Amino acid sequence: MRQPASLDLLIALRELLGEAHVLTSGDLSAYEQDWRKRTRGQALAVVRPGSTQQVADVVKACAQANVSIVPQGGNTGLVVGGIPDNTGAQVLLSLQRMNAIRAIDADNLTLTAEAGCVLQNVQQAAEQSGFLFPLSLGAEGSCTLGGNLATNAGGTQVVRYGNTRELCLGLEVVTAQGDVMHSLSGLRKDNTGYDLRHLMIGSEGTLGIITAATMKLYPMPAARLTAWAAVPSVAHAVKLLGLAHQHLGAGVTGFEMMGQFALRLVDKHYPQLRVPLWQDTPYCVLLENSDSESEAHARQRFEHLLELALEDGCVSDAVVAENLSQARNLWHIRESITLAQAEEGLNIKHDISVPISSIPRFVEETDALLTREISGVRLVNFGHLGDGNLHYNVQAPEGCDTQAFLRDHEDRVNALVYQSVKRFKGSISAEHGVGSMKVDSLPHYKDPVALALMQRIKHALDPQGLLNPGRVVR
Ligand code: FAD
Ligand code: 2HG
Ligand code: ZN
Repeated sequence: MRQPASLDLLIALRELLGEAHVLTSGDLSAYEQDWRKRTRGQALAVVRPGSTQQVADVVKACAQANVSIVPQGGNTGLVVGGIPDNTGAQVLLSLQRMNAIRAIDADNLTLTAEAGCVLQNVQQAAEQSGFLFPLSLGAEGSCTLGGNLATNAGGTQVVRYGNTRELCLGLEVVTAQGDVMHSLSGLRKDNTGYDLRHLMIGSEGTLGIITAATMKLYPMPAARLTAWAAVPSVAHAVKLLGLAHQHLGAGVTGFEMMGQFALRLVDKHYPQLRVPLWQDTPYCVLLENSDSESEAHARQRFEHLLELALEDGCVSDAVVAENLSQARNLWHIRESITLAQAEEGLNIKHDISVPISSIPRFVEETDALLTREISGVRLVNFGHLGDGNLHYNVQAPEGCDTQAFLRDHEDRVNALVYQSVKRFKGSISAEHGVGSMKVDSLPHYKDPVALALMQRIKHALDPQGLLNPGRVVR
């Protein structure tokens, strides 16, 4: 039964947005269930404002009714941060209708877009104007710019261009009071006090609702080449990264590592992708070299690097994509690991980072701990080695009931992995965020003073606790 106060709120929301954009019935699973289908919540209503003013009006109405709000973009988040809880009392605020590219300023090298713009559409708008918007991730066909900012998403080009944070020059944000902060300046220099933009980025909808952003653009490289290399060990992959930095400099725009079992899953579930070189090597590396001169120049430098790496022994075999379609296929293999893992069954994800120099020992020691703990456990280890970020995922032993596996092992596996991360001075969330999945682990792994400051900031900006409560900090 809905409480009378919620009924008043629903009437107010319908007046503000129109019947069609306040959803309370029908199949709402696209909004209420997380991407991995591990959690399902229930919203009081799903609201779909079409403008910044409407977002502000919705926030004001919810604040008056003391009803909390969960902002949502493409709902591709992996830490259960963008769906409602199961009380049926929260408003799910979808930004999807706010999807306009507002402006491209070629001389300033900036693009301003609304938060609900799908990342791929932002990339395409940049490309149509002759520029590169470098943020790139497997979910780019459905995740949104607002979600990318709210999670400070990483992806596969961070090694050269940085996280979403590094790409953002300005934000428009609706505060917890329903005021609008207009800071879409596009300035590269502005030291007029606290940088609230950086407070909002990565705050996962707990401090404000991002409605638009001004992002950096880059010149389109003259050539982008992709190579796939077999490496004898993680330590050799790290050595190859060092060689790539040394010989390609800023040309290194992608450096991904994939363990054999991760590739075995892609081969099993998507055989049409024809994964190269995976059978005889424990790890493969996907490298991308971008060049501002020409394809011939890029190829010559890339082949020189790979020859050195073969001589040195840090690469045992390698292929360089001959054309765009081969390069796309290699990237498609890499981006398909998450889907192949999902096909294989429920699993435990760890999105961790440690200093790049510690990665070989982290993997060796943590692999040993887990294989000792759970007989037959299957480790799906892959990720953004160039950023020190691994998706160190854990799949149930073959034939095991996955629900039972999660019930019996998830907490212990998380503790083992996170303690290992702590020993190596790493982070338990490198790029996916905290959401509700890691909110209770955070106090064990985050500096206590930093966490207390985060709680005070949350309280100062959102004293009613209306914005995405229970996520990031309690
Ligand atoms: P949602 O899932 O809708 O929301 C995520 C969080 O942001 C929630 O806490 C939500 O409340 C908040 N939020 C959303 N929009 C706003 C807004 N406008 N204002 C305030 N808060 C908001 N992530 C990476 O970092 N790197 C990867 O390589 C990567 N690859 C992925 C591959 C696959 C196949 C999948 C499914 C996910 C991947 N992700 C990756 C995770 C996910 O795509 C990112 O976290 C993405 O940034 C989420 O965007 P979204 O629009 O889907 O956000
Ligand atoms: C990736 O890098 C994503 O592909 C998803 O961050 C990672 O599935 C995962 O664990
Ligand atoms: Zn990732």
